[in-house]
Amino acid sequence: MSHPHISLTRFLIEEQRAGRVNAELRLLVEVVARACKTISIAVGKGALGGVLGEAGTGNIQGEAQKKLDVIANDVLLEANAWGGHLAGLASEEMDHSMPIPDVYPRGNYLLLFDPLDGSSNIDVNVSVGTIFSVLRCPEGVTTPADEHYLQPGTEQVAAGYCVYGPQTTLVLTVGHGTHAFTLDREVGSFILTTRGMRIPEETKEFAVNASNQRFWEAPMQRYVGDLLAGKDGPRGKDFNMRWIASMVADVHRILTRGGIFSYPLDSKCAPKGGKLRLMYEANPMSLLVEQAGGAASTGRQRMLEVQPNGLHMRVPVFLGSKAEVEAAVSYHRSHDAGAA
Ligand code: P6P
Repeated sequence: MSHPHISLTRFLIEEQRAGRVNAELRLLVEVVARACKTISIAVGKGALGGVLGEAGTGNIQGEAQKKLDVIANDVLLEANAWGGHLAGLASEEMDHSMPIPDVYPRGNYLLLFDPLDGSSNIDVNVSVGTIFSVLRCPEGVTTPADEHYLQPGTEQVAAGYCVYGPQTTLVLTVGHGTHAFTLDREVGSFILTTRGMRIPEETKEFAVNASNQRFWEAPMQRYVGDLLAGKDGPRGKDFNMRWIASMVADVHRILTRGGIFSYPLDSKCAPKGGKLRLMYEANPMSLLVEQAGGAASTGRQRMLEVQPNGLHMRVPVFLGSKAEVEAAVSYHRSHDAGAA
């Protein structure tokens, strides 16, 4: 079906005309989208571009960086430095946040991103993506430091991801619905292909790394055990399982056809608070999911209400179809009540 070719630029101008974004935030989203196009080209070259494999460096997460992690991070830093829309930015790949250099004007927003999430999948040609979150720089702060980013997810003014898969698709919210834009590679424009994504409330599909099963907390063991019991078990229906190990790809599937994504606490990651990072993975994905009618939780608290205690804070994650997230939370709530 042909689309009436509403470009991202036109969509954002119409959002601005409707008073849902201002000129500075519109510019910010356009700049990030343009950077994602550059990253998409680099990812797409693969071995031909000499961009696969390790960079030979590590990040604060204790992870070995891929060459494309560093490339994607540099693309986003360069693209956002000079536009005057940001006061500062923070990245999974950088130990601390970075104020916009003094040589450039500073704006009112803070940008946080995971420049290339799921990068362990690059060398095997599985979809990866860029995740970003936008916060306001606190009033009166001209040189933002890490503590100025530590705002709950409800404070996000925009969030999105770009998935580099068979299509390059930007999924975006500015607080009024979640919308998908597919890259027209011939023209080089993102074209609106889904206005107002909606996640089905119920689902029969769950996403989890089941190899961690023996390390999970009791409520998670029981929750997944009941899913696997299928129609003969307490849930009364059979479930399917998917795990791409690329959050952007798993979440895109859930936004498109429903499901529940979970990366719960396990005895390996519990000492760090979880596996996935709150500020530039869980929070932006949770805003997109809630704006599409879904739910997002740590298993014990609404994700967007978590008060960050650090730029790279990790959390357990349950997000997707609202009724299924509520079911998963109920297992944790009844376990905790029993424990109490
Ligand atoms: P595991 C990728 O490294 C990532 O941060 C997410 O994109 C993904 O959902 C998760 O980790 C995969 O973790 O333990 O299954 O490799």
